[in-house]
Amino acid sequence: MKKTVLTFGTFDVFHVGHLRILQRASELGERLIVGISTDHLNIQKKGRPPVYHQDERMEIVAALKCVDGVFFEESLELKPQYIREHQADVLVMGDDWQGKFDEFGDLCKVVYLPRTPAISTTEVIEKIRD
Ligand code: C2G
Repeated sequence: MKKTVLTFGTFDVFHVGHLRILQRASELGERLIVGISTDHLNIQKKGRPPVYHQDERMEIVAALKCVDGVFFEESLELKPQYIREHQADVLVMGDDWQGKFDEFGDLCKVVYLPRTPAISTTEVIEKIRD
């Protein structure tokens, strides 16, 4: 069985910080699966819909060389189910989520990778807006 890495994110207004975390996550195993937060989940989390529709965000992430599979993340509470369904060996998130998923340590290894500094979707949106 291939060592499977699982990660999650919105990946809205896709930028190099998103690319780098996916590339680094893929190096921790042989198969990288990515849960793309739905538009509905984003409205719950951030109070606004993403710039790009979930189908477009999924299409972009699915096209990356380092990504082997994608699915929609419908709810933050479904993490244990997603870990089991995809038979994940490692759960990877950026360190803005540090400690938040430690409770899943009994299902798989949990790793937080440092974020790429000085870039975020919010900053890109603000830069374009100005
Ligand atoms: N990221 C990064 N460097 C940046 C910006 C983002 O490494 N400069 C990482 C984040 O840490 C995260 C991933 O890219 O691991 C996706 O980031 P977002 O799209 O902002 O994801 P988020 O909305 O936080 O959704 O269940 C978890 C959530 O669905 C994560």
